[in-house]
Amino acid sequence: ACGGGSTDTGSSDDGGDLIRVGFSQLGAESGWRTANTESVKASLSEENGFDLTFVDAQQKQENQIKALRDFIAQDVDVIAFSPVIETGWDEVLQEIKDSGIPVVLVDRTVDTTVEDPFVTWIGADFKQEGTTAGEWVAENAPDAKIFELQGTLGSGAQVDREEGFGEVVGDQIIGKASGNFTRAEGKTAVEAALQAYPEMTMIFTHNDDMGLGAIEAIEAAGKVPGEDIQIVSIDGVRDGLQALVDKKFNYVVECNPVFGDQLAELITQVADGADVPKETIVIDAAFDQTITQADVDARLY
Ligand code: GYE
Repeated sequence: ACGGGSTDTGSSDDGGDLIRVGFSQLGAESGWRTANTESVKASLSEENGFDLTFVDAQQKQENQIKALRDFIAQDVDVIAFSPVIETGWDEVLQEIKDSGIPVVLVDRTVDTTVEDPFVTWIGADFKQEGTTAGEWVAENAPDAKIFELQGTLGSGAQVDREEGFGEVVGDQIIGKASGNFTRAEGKTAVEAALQAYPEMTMIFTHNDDMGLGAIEAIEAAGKVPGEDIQIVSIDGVRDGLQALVDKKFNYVVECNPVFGDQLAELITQVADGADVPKETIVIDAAFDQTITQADVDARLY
C-alpha cells in the first residue's frame, strides 16, 4: 500500500459467503468520526457476515478517490463511502457505475452530474440540525452577535448546517471562518476571530471538537466561555456534552454517529439486490444546560 491513508483488511479468499465491502472513511478528524468508525467496524465484522476493507483518507479527497479505485480493482460486492466534500466525484463515480458495483453513501452527501450515483444514503439531516440550533438562538439570545465556525468548506455537513442556521438567524452573524472540523483548527480560527470581532458574544460551531478548541482560545483571552461568549454546537459527543454540564457550552444539537447496525442491514439488502429506501435519516436530539452529569456518563460515545 502507498500514497497515504491507512488500510486494514481482514480479507482472505476463504470468506465464501461473506459480503465483501470496501469502506472509504473520510478521516479521523473528530470525536464524531471516531465513534462512527467504531460503530461501522463493529457492525461490518466477519462475525456478522462481512469481509470489510476499511481505508481512512485523512480528510484528503485524492486518498478517497484512490481507495475507491482500489475497491473497483478488488471487485468488492458493495462500495460504501463518506465523501469529505460534495463535489469532485464525477469521474470516479462513473467508473464505479461502469463496474456495476453498487454504492452506499454514508453520512455526507455528493453533488454530481452522474445519474443515480448511489443506491442508498444513510445520514443525518444537517440542514435541520442548523435550523434547530438557530431556533434556540432566536428564542434565547436574539441579540447575540455571532461568529460562525464552519466545518470543512464544501462538505455536506458545512453547507447544510450553515444554510439551516442562516435561514433562522442569519442577520445576527458578524463573521465566519472554517476550522475544518478539528479542535486545533477551531482554536486557531477563534484566536483570529477574537481579534477581528471584539464585539462577538456567541460562537455557532459546526461541531463539538471545534467548539472545544474555541473554549481554549476564549479562556486564553481571559474571557469566560458560556458567559462572555456563548457556544452553540452540533454533535453531542461526550466531551461536548461534558462542556454543556460544565456550562461552557450553552446548547448542543445531537448528530448521532452510531448507525453501523442500520448500515450493515442496508448493505446486506443491497448485496442481495433487494429494494431499499433511497435515504435513511438518523434521528437526532438536542440538549441544553439542564443536562446532568449522569446523562453524560450514560453516553455511548
Ligand atoms: O458533525 C463532525 C465530523 O459529517 C456529520 O463530520 C459529520 C460531521 C460531524 O467531523 O464532527
